[in-house]
Amino acid sequence: MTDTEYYDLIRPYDDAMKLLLTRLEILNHNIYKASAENPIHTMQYRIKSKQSIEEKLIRKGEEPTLENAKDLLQDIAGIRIVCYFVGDIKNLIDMLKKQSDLIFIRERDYITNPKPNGYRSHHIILGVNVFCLDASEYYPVEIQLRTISMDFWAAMEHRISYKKEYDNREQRVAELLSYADTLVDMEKEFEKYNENATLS
Ligand code: 0O2
Repeated sequence: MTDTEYYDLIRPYDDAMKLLLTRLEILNHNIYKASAENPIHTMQYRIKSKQSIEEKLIRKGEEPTLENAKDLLQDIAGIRIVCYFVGDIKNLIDMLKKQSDLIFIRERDYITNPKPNGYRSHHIILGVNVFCLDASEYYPVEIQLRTISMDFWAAMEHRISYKKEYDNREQRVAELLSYADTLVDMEKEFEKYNENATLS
């Protein structure tokens, strides 16, 4: 994929991501009508780099071409939402699924069913309609929703273990899993302070 092809590829994904970020800002301010609190702690977003797109296609056994990127990758645009409570994640997902102009494509609920290594997050892929001069097309945006403690664990695990080769892997993986369990217990304690457990 040439640099020009890459920039042509990502432009509509970038537009789709910006449209969704604005929608999320609005939901964040309006979701808890009866409360002064908002569900979102922080949001991050990124467009996958050219190198990352090519590496992912090669890992999937595919040619790293423009067409394959468009056909096979649904995380070219990505938003990570860090919430205070697990309940906030559920409420936000319910609201997102009710947005009639967004298409629900797929979700992976690693909070209900954590990965064997302890990874937790709720991933949802939504299609966002991007209008050009004489046409419109839906582009996928991957949203990863996590609590602060899930984000802490995932960031550390990404840094020290995810897709990495190192000695004593078994031991580190077991330690990371036990930290994940500790964080789940702590998170449950904090949940009792959640005043917006059900949507108000
Ligand atoms: P990176 O380095 O974050 O960009 P897919 O091909 O996307 O349909 P995939 O990749 O299995 O299938 O999708 P999944 O399970 O929804 O995971 C996508 C992303 O979630 C990953 O992106 C990571 O960002 C994150 N993730 C998934 N599993 C783990 C994990 O065990 N630990 C950590 N720290 N993050 C995880 P990438 O592209 O794999 O990697």
